[in-house]
Amino acid sequence: MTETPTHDAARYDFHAIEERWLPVWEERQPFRSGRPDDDRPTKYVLDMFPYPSGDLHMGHAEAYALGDVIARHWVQKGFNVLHPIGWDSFGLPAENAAIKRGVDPAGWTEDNIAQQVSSMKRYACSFDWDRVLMTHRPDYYRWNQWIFTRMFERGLAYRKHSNVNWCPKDQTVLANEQVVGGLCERCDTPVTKKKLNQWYFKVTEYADELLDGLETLRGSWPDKVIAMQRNWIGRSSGADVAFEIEGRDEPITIYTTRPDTLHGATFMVVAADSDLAAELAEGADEATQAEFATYVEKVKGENEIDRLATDREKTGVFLQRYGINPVNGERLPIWASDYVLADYGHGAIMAVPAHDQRDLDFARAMDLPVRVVLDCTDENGQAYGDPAETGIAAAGDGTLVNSGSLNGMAKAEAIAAITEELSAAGTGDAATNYRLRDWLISRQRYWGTPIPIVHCEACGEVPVPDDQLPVQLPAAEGLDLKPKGQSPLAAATDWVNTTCPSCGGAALRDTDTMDTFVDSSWYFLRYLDPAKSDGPFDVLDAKRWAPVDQYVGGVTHAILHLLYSRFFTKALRDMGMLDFDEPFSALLNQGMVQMDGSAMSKSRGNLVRLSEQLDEFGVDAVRLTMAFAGPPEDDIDWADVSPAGSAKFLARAWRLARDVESEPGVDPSTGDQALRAITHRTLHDSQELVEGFKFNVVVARTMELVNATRKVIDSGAGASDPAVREAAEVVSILLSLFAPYAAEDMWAMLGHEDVALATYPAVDESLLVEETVTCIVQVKGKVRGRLEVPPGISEDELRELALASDGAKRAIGDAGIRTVIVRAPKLVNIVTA
Ligand code: ANZ
Ligand code: ZN
Repeated sequence: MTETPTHDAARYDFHAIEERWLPVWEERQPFRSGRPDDDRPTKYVLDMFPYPSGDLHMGHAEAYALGDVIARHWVQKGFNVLHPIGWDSFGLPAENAAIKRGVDPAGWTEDNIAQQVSSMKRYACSFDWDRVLMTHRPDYYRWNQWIFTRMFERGLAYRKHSNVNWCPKDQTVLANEQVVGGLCERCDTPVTKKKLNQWYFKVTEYADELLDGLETLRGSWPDKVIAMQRNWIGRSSGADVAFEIEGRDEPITIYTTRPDTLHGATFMVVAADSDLAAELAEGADEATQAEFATYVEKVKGENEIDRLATDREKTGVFLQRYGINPVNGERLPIWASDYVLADYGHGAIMAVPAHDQRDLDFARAMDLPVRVVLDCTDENGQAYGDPAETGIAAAGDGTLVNSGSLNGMAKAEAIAAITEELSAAGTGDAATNYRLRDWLISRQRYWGTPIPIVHCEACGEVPVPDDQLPVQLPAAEGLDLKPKGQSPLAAATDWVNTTCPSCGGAALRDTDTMDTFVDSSWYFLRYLDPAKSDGPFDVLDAKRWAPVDQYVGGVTHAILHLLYSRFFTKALRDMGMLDFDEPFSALLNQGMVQMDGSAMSKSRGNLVRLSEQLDEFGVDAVRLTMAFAGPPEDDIDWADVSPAGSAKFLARAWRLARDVESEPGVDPSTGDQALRAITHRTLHDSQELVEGFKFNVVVARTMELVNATRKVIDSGAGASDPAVREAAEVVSILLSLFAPYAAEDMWAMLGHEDVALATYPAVDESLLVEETVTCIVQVKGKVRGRLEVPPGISEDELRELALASDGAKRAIGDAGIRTVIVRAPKLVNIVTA
């Protein structure tokens, strides 16, 4: 152990303090969490790992400051905290940088990681530096391949030929999740469709569980994230109904959520880009066939979101074919259109224009009939007009009309009745559908995990045996990494040509790489033993540490990353490797750091550089500012906060420790009782406040404690009062969550070592008796009453109490109230009209 450095106690100098403690922590590594003799209870606190695209920025600084408050808190509560860090180091940015500058993606990546490591250490993140992982290293991606192979064996990884999302700029396929508003998530290029043979993970196998599992997270995950996942999975229930088609042997099955409206169907629509549409079009006249062919070409360039939009002009081609409505034998014309998707339900619908907006828009555009079959009212109880006239579909609830045996029934009743009827007649059945699709994981890019499959003419798709993993990426040197629609790996012929692990014959390696979301789907398990060489993780380690108790990261990952991690967890559980269902027991989404009301960017010219902030105000002040700015979920505008103010406060706190005159271990019970009450109240409340993520309030309360302590030093028994020492020690322990350098320096001045490992002192309950303060109630500036209220009372509560007080009521009389000014807890001023 290194000796505690001596210091210049005269004034607060954050540069000197940082220089003093950084090497000490580097040597002592206080946050090593795997010591075998450690019998403290465990806690797993995880920050989303960064992409090494450059040095740390303000967004990282916020995320890691907040995650660190939580991790350090649990250490101070006496837990053995696992708080690891690693790098999500495969992916397009490294590859694009490599293409642009002609450098090796591996070298570029490693350099950036080294830079980030040094910045994180300076930033005093409480990471366990013995557990670092990097996903681009073969000792990590080997296990991606291993897990892929296990998935393959279970039918959870498979290859299929299908229409996929294609980014024309990046020249690679994208998962549905990577298409945002019809654009490529990475480069904002409109995404098109392309027919390709691709690898998938069968996420849909777990669709129900992924949906139902969300309920177990309610209260521990943000509601917004739960709602986003729920919508993404998009479970809906209704019925499959078979429609006979004139001149076709097989009926067409459609999916509908509204079988009750079957009598209102006036036409049918098939997805223009489906095989079904192509087949039906073959029976049409030549002009129609030509029109259809042109239309399909156009549709192929369109994205899903636009296609489903209600406010869009409806287009389509009449295929000159007819279907028969199974409930009334009516002939329904069949159209091809883009507003029906090929890969949802059955790619075909019955159109009920009176009750479905898109169908109505289509009917009005193509002059097709509209028939009301539900007498219904909207959510305000208003009756709808005639949809054909108003253009507004009657989508509400109501009573069935024009529907034969269903007449007079309510919607829900009719759905049940007709479903039963259809199923008795053999023309339909209840059905469930999901918006969720299987996860397309193959990418035609270089910088990723090679898919561990060998294609053999005799044996087909053969997984590379475990003892031959990892399949290492061939060196980038000599390969053209530019996107060109085919994986750059295909050009590494020495690498591609191999022998079949099964028959020994000549065979070819799969040249695609995995989506990098595969890497991040299980990394939290690899931290448990990042050097493990005989498996991805140890089952017993997972029992001990996982699931993650607290996950901290950006809401940008609300869908993709969290959904995939949840899928991996369930799949690994079913492989017998995990004994829990959900990877992240609790989730905190921090907001973003902005500048002058908008996201920071170089092009906007409002970029705030973290390194400059750290140089100017110090690490502690920046960290404290992040925590003090407001609730962690809210965005921070750097123009509205004051790192200089934070630095001033830290100096003030630091001087308390400098001024303490009593000895360590002195009995505080003889000290100033009022100060002790504040100290213990702060100590008590802060722990609950941290656990409720009210970090800003903890900072505010610590500021109050600092002020109260200063007052006692400047008066009364002064700096030798043992209550002053007690308060200063509590201040440094609380501050170590936010400002570890200042806290460590204070702790040393107070005669101790390693503030981060100092557990919270026991709260003296007898000092917690609730004090009250007197609140003055004024009406139009005149004192009309006094209230005894708890000091922590909220503004809203206090406003209500004041308005309800007798004195105020009397003074207000019949006059209206113009404004109520509340200065909790001491003053309420009511201004009457
Ligand atoms: C008739 C009907 C009447 C419908 C009505 C709705 C309201 P969700 O909830 O998203 O599952 N649909 C079915 N397959 C489709 C496809 N491949 N592309 C586009 N739309 C499709 O939506 C199911 C409803 O969306 C289905 O119920 C169908 O229209 C349409 F008053 O059938 B409905
Ligand atoms: Zn073979």
